[in-house]
Amino acid sequence: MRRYFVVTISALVCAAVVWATAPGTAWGGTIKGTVRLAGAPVKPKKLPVTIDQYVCGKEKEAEDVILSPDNGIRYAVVSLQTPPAGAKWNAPLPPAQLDQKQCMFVPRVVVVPAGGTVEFLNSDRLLHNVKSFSKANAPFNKAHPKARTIPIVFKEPEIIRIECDLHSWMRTWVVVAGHPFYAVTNDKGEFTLDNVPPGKYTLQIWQESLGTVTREVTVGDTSAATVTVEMGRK
Ligand SMILES: [Cu+2]
Repeated sequence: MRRYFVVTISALVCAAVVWATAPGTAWGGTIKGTVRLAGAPVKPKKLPVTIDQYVCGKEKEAEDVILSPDNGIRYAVVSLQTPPAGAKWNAPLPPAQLDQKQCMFVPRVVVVPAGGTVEFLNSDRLLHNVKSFSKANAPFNKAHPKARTIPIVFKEPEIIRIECDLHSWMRTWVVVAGHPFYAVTNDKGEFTLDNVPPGKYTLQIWQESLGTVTREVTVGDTSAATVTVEMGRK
């Protein structure tokens, strides 16, 4: 029986979310890679803070593209376009958490399985608001007082932008995954998809400002398939 589990590493330490099969299955393949920005590095943009400066500060990083010194892209979402047959989660997964700290959503991207829950937190001592721009899932728009946890269930696979109406610079993304083979790149732009059955796959790489690119990859029985994916500004 195929079994899956989830490993979620805190985005503050390493923004990697990897779903994989449990050890002991026959699926031993691995896809490792790096997602990079093509061309010259871009300077991070700052956004002005216009209200609530006593908590929020005077300006914020835009975070629309977060790069390492050598152009690795953080928070790119890498997935198998078509998962292997039978890929599913066997056990319910713990809720993902999405906090609001000093008037920024943390992390910038969170992945949750279809049917899973995101707990929206508010660590700030002021009122926020969470507004979804979902289509396949029911949209919501909720006031979010400090210290309250708002759990939201996401049923349908979709990439959803979330904003705060009160603070125009606040933005985050909920990626609702239809299968377990998803990873989010870390601060160097690196990702790993573990326990992939041997075969040919199309990797799909999405980033909020750079769009979606695909890459063909072949997974063998033993060695890891390694890919470097470049994304460019449209
Ligand atoms: Cu806010």
